[in-house]
Amino acid sequence: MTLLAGKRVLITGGSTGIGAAAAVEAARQGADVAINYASSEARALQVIEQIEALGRKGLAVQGDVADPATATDFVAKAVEALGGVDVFVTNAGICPFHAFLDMPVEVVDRTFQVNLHGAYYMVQAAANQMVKQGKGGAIVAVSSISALVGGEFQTHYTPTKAGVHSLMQSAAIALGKHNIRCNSVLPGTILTEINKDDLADTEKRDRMAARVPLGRLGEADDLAGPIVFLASDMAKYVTGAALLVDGGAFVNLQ
Ligand code: RM4
Repeated sequence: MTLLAGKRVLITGGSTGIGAAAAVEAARQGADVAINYASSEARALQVIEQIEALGRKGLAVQGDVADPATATDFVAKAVEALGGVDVFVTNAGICPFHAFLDMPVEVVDRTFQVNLHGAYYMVQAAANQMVKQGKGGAIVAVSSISALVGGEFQTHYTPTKAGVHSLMQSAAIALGKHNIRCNSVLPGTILTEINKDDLADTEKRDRMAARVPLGRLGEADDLAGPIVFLASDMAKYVTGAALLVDGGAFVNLQ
C-alpha cells in the first residue's frame, strides 16, 4: 500500500536532512515531489535523482524562503510541472547557535525571517493554491521539541519553532472549511546540517544522546514516516496537532 499515491508533494529545504528524507519517502509512497532549496543545487539534484529512480516526477526550485516572492514562485513552478499541490511540508530552517546577551540583530532577524516568516509565506501560498483546486490538502510544518523547551544558545530560534506550530494551529482553524489539514512534527535532536557544528562538541553530543530514552540521537529518516502519516489520509481527522518525534527526550526528566 502506498500512502501518497497520486499526490503532488512540495517540500521546502528539501536538498538535505529532514526535507530530503521526507521528499524521497513521499516518492516511495507514490507521490510526485517538488523541493525548494536555498543553495545546495548538487544535493537538490541528487534528491531529484532518487525521486525519479522511484518512478516519480521530481522538480528542484532554488529560492530563499525569507523572500515572500519565493513562495509564490515555488508553488507556481510546482503547479506547472506537477499539475497541482496536495501536500505542503514547510521544513526550511536555520539555527545559528549564539549567546543571548550579545546576540547580533542580523542573526535574530535572519533566523526569524527564514524559520517563521518563510514558513508563513510558504503556507499561505500553498493554501491559496489548495483552495483554488477545491480538493482539500495537507500541510505539515517541521516545528521542533524546541517549541516546548528552551536552549541557552537558541533564544532567537526557539520562539520561531513555537511560532511555526502556533501557525499550524491557527491555519488549521482558518483552513478547516476547505478540508485542508495543518499539523506539526516536533523533532528532537536530529543529526543534520543544522547542528553539525554544534554537535561536533562530543561532550555535548554525548550529553544530548544520554537524555534520549531510545538511546540515540535521531536521523533525518526518523521524521519521514511521521511526516508522511500526517500528510496522508491515514490522518484524515487530524488537524492542529503536534507530533513529538524525539525518542522520548521531552518527557525524560529522570
Ligand atoms: C532542534 C533541537 C536540537 C538542535 C537543533 C538545531 O530544534 O533544539 O537539539 O540540535 O534544533
